[in-house]
Amino acid sequence: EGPGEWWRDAVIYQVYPRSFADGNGDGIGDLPGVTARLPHLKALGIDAVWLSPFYRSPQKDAGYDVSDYRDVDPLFGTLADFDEMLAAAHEMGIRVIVDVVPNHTSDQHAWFQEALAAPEGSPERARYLFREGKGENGELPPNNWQSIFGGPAWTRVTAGAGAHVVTGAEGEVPGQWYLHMFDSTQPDLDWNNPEVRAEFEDVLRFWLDKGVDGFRIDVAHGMVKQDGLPDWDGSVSMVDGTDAGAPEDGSTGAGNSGPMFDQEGVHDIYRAWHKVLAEYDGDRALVAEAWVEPLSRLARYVRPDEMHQAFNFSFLTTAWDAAPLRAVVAASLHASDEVGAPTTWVLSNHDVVRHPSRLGLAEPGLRPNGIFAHEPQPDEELGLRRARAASLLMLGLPGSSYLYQGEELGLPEHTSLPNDVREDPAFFRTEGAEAGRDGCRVPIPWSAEAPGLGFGATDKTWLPQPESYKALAADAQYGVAGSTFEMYKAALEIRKAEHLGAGSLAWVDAYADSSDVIAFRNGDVVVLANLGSEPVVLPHGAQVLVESGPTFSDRSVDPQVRVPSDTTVWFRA
Ligand code: TEU
Ligand code: CA
Repeated sequence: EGPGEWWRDAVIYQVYPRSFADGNGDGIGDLPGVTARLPHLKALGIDAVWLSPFYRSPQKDAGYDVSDYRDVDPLFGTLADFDEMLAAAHEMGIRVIVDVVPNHTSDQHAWFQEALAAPEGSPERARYLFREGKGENGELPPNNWQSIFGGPAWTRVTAGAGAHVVTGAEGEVPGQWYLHMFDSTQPDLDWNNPEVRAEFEDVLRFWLDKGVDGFRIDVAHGMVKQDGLPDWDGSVSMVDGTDAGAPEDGSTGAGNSGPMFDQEGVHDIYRAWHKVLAEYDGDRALVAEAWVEPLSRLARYVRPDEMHQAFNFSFLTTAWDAAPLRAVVAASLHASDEVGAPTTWVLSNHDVVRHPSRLGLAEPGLRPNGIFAHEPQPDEELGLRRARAASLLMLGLPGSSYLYQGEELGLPEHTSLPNDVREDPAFFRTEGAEAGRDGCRVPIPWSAEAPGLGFGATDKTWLPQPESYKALAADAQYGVAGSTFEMYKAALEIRKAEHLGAGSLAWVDAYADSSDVIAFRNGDVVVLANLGSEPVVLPHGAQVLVESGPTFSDRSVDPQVRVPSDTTVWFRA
């Protein structure tokens, strides 16, 4: 485990390009926008950025429907803009990870267009999962799988070469069905096909040659399906997942154990990719987006010859409660110790409700994937206080941490978007039963006084920003003591100086079984989170390094520092 393995303790910041910064004023974020805002990230002190997809795409799932893996969508700029952004980031010492979406392509990808043009049984169709239907005339889908976005996972096309999706028009002769675990515009590839494997290795090389530092692998647990595609009665959906609560083993509760998830065969793919990356210098890394439980099962994605990291989504489904949070931390560290890869913490991303809103709900436990079925109104003040405490807790832990753009500003979810501006296919496929993920994808407020809160040069923003974003704009927080931005910045600086990411955790005995307080030592730093309702008194002489909210001392009683409810502090004892 050489010192060069930068990803082991890295803080990696997710840029969602469409909503980060708009360079040309069309209301949609782009790569020149990212380049222009790199100084913000430099000031924050992160080690790397991960960019969500900016490839050519019809944008039916915000770019997770790729039609050309080797080009930039004109919406986001050009390949030259990418090169410029990469060079500028590297110049600042910031590494860059890009997204790869290998489970499915867009239906506009040349391969899928060729598959429709070619007849049943052709090599062109064999890159995807085309099957005959069941029932007398094949009128029933090949199996009972449901799309993760809701609705059936199969769509029928017309018979023969030159097929198109069945519309029910007169004279149409229906033919095969194709599988799509997500939207019908996202056909699943057949990963048993060597051509598919070769193509993606080549895509990796394309970006490695450009100099990227790694890849985030989308739906990494889903690419290989069980032979025969058997029926499955469990849930796969974001919509009707079971309540996770706080499983004893620290598992995510995401429940992805069906024949379309976590099949043994996926690991061969990652062994091959590991070798591709190893051909390049500079310590390139793979991170798995795999909703797999329990954590021991997730750990198999980061065995020494596979991926380097796998998102640990445990915090997303754990209630704001000391005992279950402590259990999740212990289970996570245990699972990663066993396999020799540090764990990779996550509190927010572009698929889940932002944590200031999650933690401001009366029942903060979260369903898998964190999507609201309805739109409850969180208590934003309470939520932000808890979110800051949660972030400071996470950043004090050993391992790597991923941040989602805007969490360093304390941005809440937009919980009252009008339906006519929504774009998430999960909203449409559930006919609105599910609000979808647009609420966590709202354009970043950069300047409190500028039109569009400084998202771009105009007042255009592809989604409206809520009222509360004005006070949270970046320029309203820079240099302001106690602001969320300054808290993150201070924490990242201390984390680096004290090597917390590479450290190890020892629980503080006095609180080992506390139902209110989580406390551990990491090197010379003690991290203490008070989740109870009464203030916690720190030991004599404790020197507070950073706090998620104001601590105080009541000198009329004694001079010791008191940590109020829903507050985390780092201190030296
Ligand atoms: O999300 C993956 C995803 O939604 C599944 O892993 C799902 O969460 C789980 O299996 C169900 O419990 C990724 C992207 O992050 C998301 O934005 C895309 O919409 C999706 O893949 C399709 O590419
Ligand atoms: Ca733009």
